[in-house]
Amino acid sequence: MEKFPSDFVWGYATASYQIEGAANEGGRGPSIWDTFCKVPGNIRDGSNGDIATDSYHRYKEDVALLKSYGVRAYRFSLSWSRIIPLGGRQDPVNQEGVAFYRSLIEELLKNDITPYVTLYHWDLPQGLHDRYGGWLNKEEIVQDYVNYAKICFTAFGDLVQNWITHNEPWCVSCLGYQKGVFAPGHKSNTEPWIVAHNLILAHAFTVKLYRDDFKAVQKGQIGITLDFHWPIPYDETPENVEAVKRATDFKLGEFADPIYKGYYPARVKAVIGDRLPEFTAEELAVVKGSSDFFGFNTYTSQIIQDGGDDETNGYVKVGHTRADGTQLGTEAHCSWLQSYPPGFRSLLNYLWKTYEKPIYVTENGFAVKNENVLPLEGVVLDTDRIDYFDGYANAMLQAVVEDGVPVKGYFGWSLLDNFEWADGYETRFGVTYVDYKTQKRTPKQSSQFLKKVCVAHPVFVPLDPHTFISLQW
Ligand code: PNW
Repeated sequence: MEKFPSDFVWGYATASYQIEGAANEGGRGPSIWDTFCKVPGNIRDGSNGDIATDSYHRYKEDVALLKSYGVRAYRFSLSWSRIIPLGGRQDPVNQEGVAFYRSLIEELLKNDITPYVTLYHWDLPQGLHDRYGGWLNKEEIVQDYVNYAKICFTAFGDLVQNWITHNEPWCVSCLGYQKGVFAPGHKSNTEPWIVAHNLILAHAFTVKLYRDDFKAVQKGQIGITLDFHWPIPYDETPENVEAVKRATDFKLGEFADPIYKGYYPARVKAVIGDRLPEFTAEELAVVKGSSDFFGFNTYTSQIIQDGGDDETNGYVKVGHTRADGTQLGTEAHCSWLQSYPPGFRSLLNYLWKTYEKPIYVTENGFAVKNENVLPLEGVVLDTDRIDYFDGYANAMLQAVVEDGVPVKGYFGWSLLDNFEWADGYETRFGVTYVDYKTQKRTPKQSSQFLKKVCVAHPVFVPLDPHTFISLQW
């Protein structure tokens, strides 16, 4: 009979561009996602975040939902271009944007919900991209990012004690600058490595600023959120075992190794050569150790095979089909996601052993297949999502209680159905159903399931890593 520790943090996560809407209100400037969405073909259903879930206007309703779901934490992101519409350190601060986020934070605190604030969840001010190439320009972007962070620490730091610099820098650099499927839609084999490098520097100098000038008074913690899915070798051949190590270094080590250990992974250096920028000794001193915790998002596990031409994944082929033809788990609405709880337990163990930092799971969730139907009589029975959360919560419990991994918190993705980037509104990750015509919110059954997990502290009875006992809810 095992339980999560009583101080374990349960919450939900969202991101500004995916929920706020009000794209042309409140003094907000455009971001690279506004621009990217305008190009036909970039977003599957041709949509954008202009309205999204209208949370700019409905934030009180959203906070009430959080409260009703029994969570005590909320991870959301600030829109840089709502705070500094043109983005740069010489540009004016938009007091209306600052006031909006202060109201949201105050509403959370009034309801006993602790804010976890992400500074950057992909919506770079378009002005900075136009002016000097945005993330490609080290000299400018690092200073502008640090300045933006300083404004946020100053404006909100009396109320916020948990800061996350970037969300998923691999997605920013590789999906945005190599595959071109995310903003700004570049396809290059040099840019992703420059962008990754500059993201790391912007993160590190921001953490330095917080530690030097704010931490003593505000007493908060600050770190970064990476993304990683547990890689499983297709078979035990040396090529496929090595492929797993390469995939790990390219996707995780590229960011985690400099930040937690102080160097780029040798396997990445060997392949990328002089396309991978180098840190100066002075920069490295700031980069190494620049995260108070290990924040990460994870959704699935992957079967890895050597080969293919996908450089940013380390020349591996990624799938969910085992050598014997079976599937890892239940398939989601998006092809990259299948549920596989045992991989989550393995991953938590790996991260703790490798990086030795307390862990926050800053996103985890599931998009049920063809959930795009209006709820019948107000009931959304999202069984696959319930099974997913059941399995993943159990796997996490095993990691915490049986393996001793210090997982401090868990944020379900997501509070609401929302704008799922290149998938538009077709893919729904929320525990709350949103009718995009009326903006009516309907709690799905999964929200009630997770409520039991985090409020009632039910007792789980873990068996072996492949067997999970379902909670009765
Ligand atoms: C994360 N993939 O993105 C993001 O942090 C969220 O904003 C997003 O809504 C959520 O996961 C669900 O997708 C990902 O293609 C985007 O492997 C793409 C992938 C993974 C995560």
